[in-house]
Amino acid sequence: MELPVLYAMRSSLYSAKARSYLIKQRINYIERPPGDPRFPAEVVPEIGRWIIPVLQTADGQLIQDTCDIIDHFDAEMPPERSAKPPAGVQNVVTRVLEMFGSEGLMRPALHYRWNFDGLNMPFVGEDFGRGLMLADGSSTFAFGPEINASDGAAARAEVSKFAADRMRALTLDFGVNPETIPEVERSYHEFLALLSAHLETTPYMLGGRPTLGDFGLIAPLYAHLSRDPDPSLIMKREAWPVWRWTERMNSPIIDSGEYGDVPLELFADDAIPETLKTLLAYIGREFAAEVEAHVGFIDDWLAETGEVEEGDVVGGKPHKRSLGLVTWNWRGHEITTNAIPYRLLHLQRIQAAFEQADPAAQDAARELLSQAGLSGLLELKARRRVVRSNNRELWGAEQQAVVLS
Ligand SMILES: N[C@@H](CCC(=O)N[C@@H](CS)C(=O)NCC(=O)O)C(=O)O
Repeated sequence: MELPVLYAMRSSLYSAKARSYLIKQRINYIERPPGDPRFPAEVVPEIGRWIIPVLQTADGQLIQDTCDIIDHFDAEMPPERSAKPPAGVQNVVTRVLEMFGSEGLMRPALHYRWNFDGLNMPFVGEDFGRGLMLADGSSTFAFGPEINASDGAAARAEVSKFAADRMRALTLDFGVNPETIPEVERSYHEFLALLSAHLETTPYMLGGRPTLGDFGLIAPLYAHLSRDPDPSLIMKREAWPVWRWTERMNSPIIDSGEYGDVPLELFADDAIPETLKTLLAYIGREFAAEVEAHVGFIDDWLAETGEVEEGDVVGGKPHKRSLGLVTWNWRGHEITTNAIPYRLLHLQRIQAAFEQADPAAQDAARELLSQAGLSGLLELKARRRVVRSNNRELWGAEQQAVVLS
């Protein structure tokens, strides 16, 4: 039988989320870099943009987007192996962690990759070169400059530099600049300490096996923060349990021996331990205002544009992810970043999980998130939904907006 293929790069943030899911669920698959000629030939034309990861199923269907890749496989998992807890508080919390991991740690990820060239670049440059081209330099890089280098290493270096220059520019788009850098670092050290304290007591975020929150968090915490040379030293020195979890998240066994015989179950009684409550409060301080500002900006944009219809591609073109620049107050600093409608999909996932819960669990989830300063995640809505169809983000149906005035 054909195996599924994951087009992914070791150095890519979102690739780590899909890869970790496949590994932890022991799904046999082939991983190919986008430098493989089949990526530009078979994948990019159908997806309509250069983006990774992309999963090609055994019967040839293409799935982009880590949430959709996980949903595709998880639909077939028995409940005791699913990444989705049963309806209830944990099912809401794991999606909050998934959203924060996928979208809320871009500042430290980009800062610690792109602002420490001396230690990082020899390694990251090789990673980029070998992911974007086959090792002998023979494949064509279809979406960048014409490469005229004399040998494989020189060709890889050229491609790598082109891609690195594009990614480096993202640091500013995500709010990392000389004024914010000290706070980015303070905030990351605080996060590492809190996550480490939680993982001191449990091998995965919600107990004995990984759930969506683990897969969201591994996105920034693998390629950038545990693998790039400079931040990997920080994590190893300051947060051994976190570093060890990044290893565990890439191991096909449960790999939690140092905790004793932990059952492969989630915390009993839908409980959320104190160490995770403390981490959620950090997420509230770090991320709630960012989400509020995003939803408000996107809602205003929809109101002002007035011409958007259901089914239109978000941003006008599939590769245009941002609607413009949004400014808000982050830990006492004014910060300006891209406003990304994709994030509404995560909010919708959190809100759908909340709606599935019974009234008692809804009360408990509301109380928990409100204590963490995160109750907005259960309520905020722009005047249109975002949906995905044919691997693109589209504007969905109109709805009553809920924004912070
Ligand atoms: N929401 C998407 C995000 C995927 C994404 O942004 N991938 C990055 C690499 S980690 C990418 O391909 N960027 C292409 C580019 O910026 O040109 C997912 O979860 O799969």
